Order: sequence, then structure tokens, then C-alpha cells
Amino acid sequence: MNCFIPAKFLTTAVEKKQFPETTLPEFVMAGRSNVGKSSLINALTNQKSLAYVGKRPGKTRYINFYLVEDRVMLVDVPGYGYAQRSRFELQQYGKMMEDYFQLRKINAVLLVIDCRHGLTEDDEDMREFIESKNIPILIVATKADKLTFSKKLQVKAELTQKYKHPVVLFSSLNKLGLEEVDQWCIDHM
Ligand SMILES: Nc1nc2c(ncn2[C@@H]2O[C@H](COP(=O)(O)OP(=O)(O)OP(=O)(O)O)[C@@H](O)[C@H]2O)c(=O)[nH]1
Ligand SMILES: [Mg+2]
Repeated sequence: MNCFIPAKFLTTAVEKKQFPETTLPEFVMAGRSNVGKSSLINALTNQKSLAYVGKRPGKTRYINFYLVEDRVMLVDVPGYGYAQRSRFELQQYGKMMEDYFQLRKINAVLLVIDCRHGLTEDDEDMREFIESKNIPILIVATKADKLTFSKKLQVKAELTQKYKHPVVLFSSLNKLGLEEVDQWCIDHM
């Protein structure tokens, strides 16, 4: 069962007037730049290059909306913590994200983190921000293909103990955790 198939690109927004006029539930990927948010979207939709994946950080610059069968939306937002942005871009980014979280019907946030690093300071800020809006969070600890089996267990145990949110160890390379993420999203439709 995969709740994000079939998906297609709907639109890109830089500011709120470009947000699509839909009221469908939205699932958002949030996380640091280069952590693997766009790759997660491609895995969830079973498409190779629906969302743009880049070797270097800062690839997703605007908010991209992907529509699944007129019933749900997957939303890819730019990663935070990317230093190579101008002051203007950072201001624009902040405003765009604030508007996004204020105006949209967000069912849940998939907080994507690098399984090797845990939650960074930026991730903690984002987590607190999402919690303050009472939006359910799934912590997706990605790039799990880079960990040994025992290390994966350890990371999962540590994160689960530290946070009240569920945690999935994920890899967009070998699709570890894909069904678990999908099922959690189904449960939060
Ligand atoms: N080994 C491994 N590499 C991954 C995984 N997911 C993503 N990557 C790689 O990490 C890099 C960044 O992936 P993206 O999906 O573009 O990351 P992003 O979070 O969308 O990045 P921004 O758009 O810059 O915020 C790419 O080189 C991916 O191939 C994974 O599960 N395992
Ligand atoms: Mg991206």
C-alpha cells in the first residue's frame, strides 16, 4: 500500500500568492539542506526524479507542491542551515515558511534528519516550531544505509527515548523504512 501514488508535480511557490488554491491535506518534508527531503518524496511517490535531488546543498529553493490524485498533497520545502544564501534570500525564505505554516492545512510534518547526526540546533528549532502549532511529527532518520545494523538499532533507541515523536530509520537508496513512513502517513490522513 502506498498512499502517495500516483503523484504529479502541481506548482512551485516563492510567496503566498502562489500557493495553490487547494484545501487538501498536506504532508510536508522539513529538514536541513541536503539531508534527503527530495529523495524521500521520490521514494514515497515511487518516481526517480519527481523532486529535484542535488549533489550539493541548497537545491530546493522554493516550495514545491505535488498532488496525489486530488486527495492529498506532498510538499517539498527548501532545507534550512544552508550558509550560501544571501540576506535577501534568507528573509524571503523565513517569510515564505511562516506564511506556509500559517495558511495551509498541514496534516503532518516529516522531520527529516541525518541518522548519523541526530537533531541539530536548527532541527530542534524546527521541532519546537511545529510542536507549537500542534502538528503531528514523524522523525525520519535518513541515510540509514550508512549505518551498520547494530548502529541503526542504537540510533533508533536513542531518538525514541529522547523525543515523544515516532522515529523511522529510512534510506532512499535501499528503501528501508518506506512502508513504515507510508503507514504512518495513512494513519494521519
Ligand atoms: N546514502 C544516501 N544518500 C542519500 C539518501 N537520501 C538522499 N541522499 C543523497 O543526499 C543528497 C541530497 O539529497 P536531496 O534529496 O536532494 O536532499 P534535500 O534535503 O532535498 O536537499 P535541499 O533541497 O538542498 O534542501 C543527494 O546526493 C542524495 O543522493 C539516502 O537515504 N542515503
Ligand atoms: Mg530538496
